[in-house]
Amino acid sequence: MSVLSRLDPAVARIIESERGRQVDSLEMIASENYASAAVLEATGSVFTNKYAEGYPGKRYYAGNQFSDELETLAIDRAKELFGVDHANVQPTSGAEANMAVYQAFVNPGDTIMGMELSQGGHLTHGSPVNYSGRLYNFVPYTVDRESEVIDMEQVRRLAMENRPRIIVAGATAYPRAIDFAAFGEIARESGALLMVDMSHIAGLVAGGAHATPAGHADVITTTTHKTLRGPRGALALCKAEHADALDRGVFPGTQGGPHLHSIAAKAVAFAEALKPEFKTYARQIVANAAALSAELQAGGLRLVSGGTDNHLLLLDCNSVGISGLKAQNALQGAGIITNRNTIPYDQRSAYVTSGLRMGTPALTSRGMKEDEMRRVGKWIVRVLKDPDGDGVREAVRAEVAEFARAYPVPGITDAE
Ligand code: DSN
Repeated sequence: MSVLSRLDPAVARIIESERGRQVDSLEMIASENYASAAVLEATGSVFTNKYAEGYPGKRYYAGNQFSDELETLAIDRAKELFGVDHANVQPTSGAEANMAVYQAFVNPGDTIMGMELSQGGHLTHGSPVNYSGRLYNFVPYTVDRESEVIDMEQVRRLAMENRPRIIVAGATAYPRAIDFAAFGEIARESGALLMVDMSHIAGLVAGGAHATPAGHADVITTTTHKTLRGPRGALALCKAEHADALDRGVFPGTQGGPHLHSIAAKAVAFAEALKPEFKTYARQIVANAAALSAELQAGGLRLVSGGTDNHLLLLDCNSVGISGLKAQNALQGAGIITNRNTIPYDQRSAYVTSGLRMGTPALTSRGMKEDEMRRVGKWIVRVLKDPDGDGVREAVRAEVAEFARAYPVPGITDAE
């Protein structure tokens, strides 16, 4: 019996239920993944107990000799992994990493450009309901109505007209490769800094399965728990000339004490991503998304932009005459976990939506390949074509549970 189940059976029971859910269902939320046992162990380590405001060699608290060693190791590994001059491993989330960059390089009221949230951007890229949209003058860019691919001509035109201080490239629901070189050119032409938020694709970049923003971007932010398979948390990277400003933007600009237990786990994840097998993993994520995409299209479903170049796809649920909300709930009933999402130029609200976002990182972490994706795709088509059919949902649910249990879950049913 674990200490937790003895001392707090209520919490232990809930955690055990979640463990069972993660094993029995197909996790297809594009931003989720399974961290390794080593990452989980580091996350639950004694570094939870320590405060360490400041940076290695310059702390505001005593007792930080091992914190310094840990943070320096994490920084060195991050720099090596992404080929950058400088890394700050302290951001506790993607939202805070982005806030730190804005704090470091612009003033409230300044103009920034970012991708429109309803077309695939992120809350912190200027949504009016977020601090970013309230504090800064965000000018949104969009995708082309026909191709549903980012309209780079529009980005250039808006940049020249508005002369933003920062252009943000990066997305949370965009299935196509992002041309960081083109963004870099536009940023230079218009006198802006280029900030790339590569949260969704960081693991693909680390594994060479998406072009890197390094060399094009002035600053790069990313979460560490998506395709990168690390702990919940984030990272900010930059060219040497921006290092001091970025560090001040993180601490004391937007954060207090760093979460050293997460930094320990980030260091572990960076080492894992530096291994040659991570390249194979990253390529498999993309191959799996392509196989899934082909299967769904063969089943008559429409995908935004006609397919995918990365780890995710965005299904237009209008092609089966239902909303994203209905599609999400029908699939959940069948043990397939996705999230509804707006599609470009959506006619439904952000709560109901017309789209469904799904990704392959977590299934790929369980060792699934193209054949398995085709099987999963068939289940998805079956459920979405009969979303009210209890019989179909229950039959698929049983098949999914049996299928899912056959694939080890890193950190849960697989020791590593
Ligand atoms: N919640 C994340 C996602 O699902 O993409 C973004 O912050």
